[in-house]
Amino acid sequence: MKKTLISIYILTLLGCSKDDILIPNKEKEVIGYKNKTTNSIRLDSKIWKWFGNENTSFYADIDLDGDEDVFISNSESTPLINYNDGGKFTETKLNDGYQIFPRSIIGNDFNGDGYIDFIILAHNDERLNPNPGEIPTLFINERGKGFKVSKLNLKSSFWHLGSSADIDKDGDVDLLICTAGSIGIMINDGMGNFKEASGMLPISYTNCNLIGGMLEDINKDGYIDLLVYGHEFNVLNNAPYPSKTKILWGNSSRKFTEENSSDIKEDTNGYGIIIDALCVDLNDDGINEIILSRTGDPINSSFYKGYKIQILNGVNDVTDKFIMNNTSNSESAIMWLKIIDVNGDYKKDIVEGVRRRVKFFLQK
Ligand SMILES: [Ca+2]
Ligand SMILES: [Ca+2]
Ligand SMILES: [Ca+2]
Ligand SMILES: [Ca+2]
Repeated sequence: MKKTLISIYILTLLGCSKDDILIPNKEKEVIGYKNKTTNSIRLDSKIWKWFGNENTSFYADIDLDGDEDVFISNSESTPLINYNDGGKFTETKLNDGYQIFPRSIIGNDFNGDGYIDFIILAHNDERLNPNPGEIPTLFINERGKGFKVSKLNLKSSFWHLGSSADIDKDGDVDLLICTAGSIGIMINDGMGNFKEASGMLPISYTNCNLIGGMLEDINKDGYIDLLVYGHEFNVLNNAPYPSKTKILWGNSSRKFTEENSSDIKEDTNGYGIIIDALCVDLNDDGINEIILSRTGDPINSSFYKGYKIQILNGVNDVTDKFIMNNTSNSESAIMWLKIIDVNGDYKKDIVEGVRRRVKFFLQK
């Protein structure tokens, strides 16, 4: 009896109840807990802690102390940093950088000092017509001791999604940035100063039905590729603007063209809007998978309702090989995705980033 009480006490200390089975990782550290009755899984806060519904967040080791901190932006305040110290979080509020309706955060080391920096892209208040927009804002990490805040040299607009990678192969991280209806590239001078580039994208992408892009070397040939995505239902409506989901293959010309691209088939079941994309080798076979978060399009009158997670090898759909229960037409959209081994089988699982629900897509 005494022994049981002690073990329950220890388990409670570990953030676990007696109905839970501990989930270890390869290093035998506890990453989460599986309920014996319901089989539901929750992750330990040192692996992943949730910071509320209305936040746009980016998880990264901001102060380089070995654990994952969180950079958070919302319409309520200037950005918040939650510094992680072994699962204990301390919140710091920045003095500057407030934006209304932040839509996405791009994180990368933009000035090459080893510390991750951030850019927030924001909508402003969608209900305003005309919408005054926001100017994308850069947060340079001062070596884990706060951030230097400045605006990018861009117009105020309805900024949406973006991505970063060394597009021109000169050793620094460049940007892809999108409004709802335009895609642009900004080139880094190495110090985190960005300048809009011309001639690197199809000219039609300045007025299109695309809202996002992902920069990754998808086919691992040494050149960064570009996946563009957005409102592909417009293909079905014979829209005059580019709206097809496409991979534009990178090459030594450092230009992305539709002549050197591959189309991803548009969704005809009502999930013709893509709002997030990842590129990761899910099953460690050397071939990257592309993961798309789709949501409802207006063709079936369910604009931004429901979700569909799609997994591709190149342009081929391999979703069924990897996960089950990948669609819902009644639940809300999955705004962004994250990859974590949730159940301790060392396979990478797909997790809803915002975590308004506890939604895991376990790899088969
Ligand atoms: Ca940096
Ligand atoms: Ca570069
Ligand atoms: Ca490539
Ligand atoms: Ca793979």
